[in-house]
Amino acid sequence: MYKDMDAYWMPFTANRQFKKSPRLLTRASGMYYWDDRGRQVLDAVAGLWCVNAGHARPRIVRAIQEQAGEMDFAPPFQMAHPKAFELAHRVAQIAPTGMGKVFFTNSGSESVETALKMAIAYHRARGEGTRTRLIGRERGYHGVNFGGISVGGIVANRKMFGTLLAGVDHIRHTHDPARNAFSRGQPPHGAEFADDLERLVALHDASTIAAVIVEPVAGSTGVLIPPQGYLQRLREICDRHGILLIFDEVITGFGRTGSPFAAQTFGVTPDMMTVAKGLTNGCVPMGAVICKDAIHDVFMQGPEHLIEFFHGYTYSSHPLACAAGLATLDTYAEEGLLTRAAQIEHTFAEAVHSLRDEPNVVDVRNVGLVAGIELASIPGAPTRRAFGVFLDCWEQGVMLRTTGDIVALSPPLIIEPAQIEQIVETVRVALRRAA
Ligand code: PXG
Ligand code: PLP
Repeated sequence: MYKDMDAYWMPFTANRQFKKSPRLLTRASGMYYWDDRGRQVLDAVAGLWCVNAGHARPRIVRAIQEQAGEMDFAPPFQMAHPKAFELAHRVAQIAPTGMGKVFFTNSGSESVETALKMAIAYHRARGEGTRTRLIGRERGYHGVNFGGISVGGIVANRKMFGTLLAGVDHIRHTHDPARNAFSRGQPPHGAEFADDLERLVALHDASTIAAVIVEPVAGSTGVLIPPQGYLQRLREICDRHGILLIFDEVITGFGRTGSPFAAQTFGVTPDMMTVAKGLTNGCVPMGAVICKDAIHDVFMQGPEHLIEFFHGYTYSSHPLACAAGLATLDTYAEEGLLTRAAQIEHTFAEAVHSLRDEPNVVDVRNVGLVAGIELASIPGAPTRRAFGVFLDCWEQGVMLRTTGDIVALSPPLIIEPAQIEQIVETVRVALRRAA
């Protein structure tokens, strides 16, 4: 079926190892993939944290097919098409109150770049052009473009790429297994990690800082859930110093934590949110920045015939993506999926925490329909234990995701209890075999 695997340089993949024993997906429906051997594989990660309504949902498939026939492309600069307005309106309706403006991109990475530029330009437009500094967090993942890796906190994603953006600093991460191991939901200890922002304000002065960007729940670096009171304290410090707070909700957006956005789950409203993935159920690439009306309104000054924000992508608000997005939001609404994680959270938590006494498990943590199972690393061979578990589960018919020595579960929001059990029992077998 694949004659030569040579030309395809795969992203974030051990290319040589993969091509020696490839894992090929050929079909998907609902909770399942099928591979090139015809095996059915249960999807425990919603593709790559994105297929929140499950695969090949008929309404979404139809919408994309119909849109492709009706209008393939429409230029987004000085032109528009109706579904772009409709989708922005629908997204704003489920966003926290006051976050009424939506800027479309094509990925999470592009959403991050867009939000960072918007933050710096916003301060300049309101006459505080000295606020250019951007603050990220250790262990943050904000995509792979230069702004995102600069504010990001993953050394492997940064060290090969030179000097990155100037004027960036980082607050410390919140992972504290010594105090918080095996917490359910928000861990009790660590609100004070937010005070690190005060330290950076003291060092750089607030007048130089434009924005702070954090993931409400860090996904890529192993499901790090915000300690109780942490996000509230970050919000307070930002308010005190006139710093914008950006939540990167690329993974947490669209129901993952039990509300449409993690901002609502945790009761903290940021100034901007970056989203992607679940916006179109992963079916067509699309991302967005959702911002407060007040931020947008600052740009709407000066002569009306001039462009207000010199930024945008050829494929911003692509018709196929908008059609997919609208059908996705319809599917979420019809099936109550944006709050389903809250209903099934208890069942999911019971199941994943039943792994706590299995070999080499050093932490289990969860919120909504996302969980991290942290394993003790094999001495001298970090990542190997978790990758072995990943391969074993794949052979057993469950696809999950690992990062470092952490197993991440983030199944489609349509998952049923029997499928939760299948995932957890498969992981259990793999953990025992790996011991
Ligand atoms: N921000 C966050 C918080 C993300 O999780 C991005 C930005 C970038 O989105 P794009 O669409 O440009 O990939 C992400 C993406 C993993 C994994 O291994 C996670 C992501 C992407 C790839 C792998 O957990 N998240
Ligand atoms: N590079 C060149 C030469 C271009 O002409 C464009 C867009 O017109 C881009 C890059 C940016 O592409 P996109 O708008 O798809 O991000």
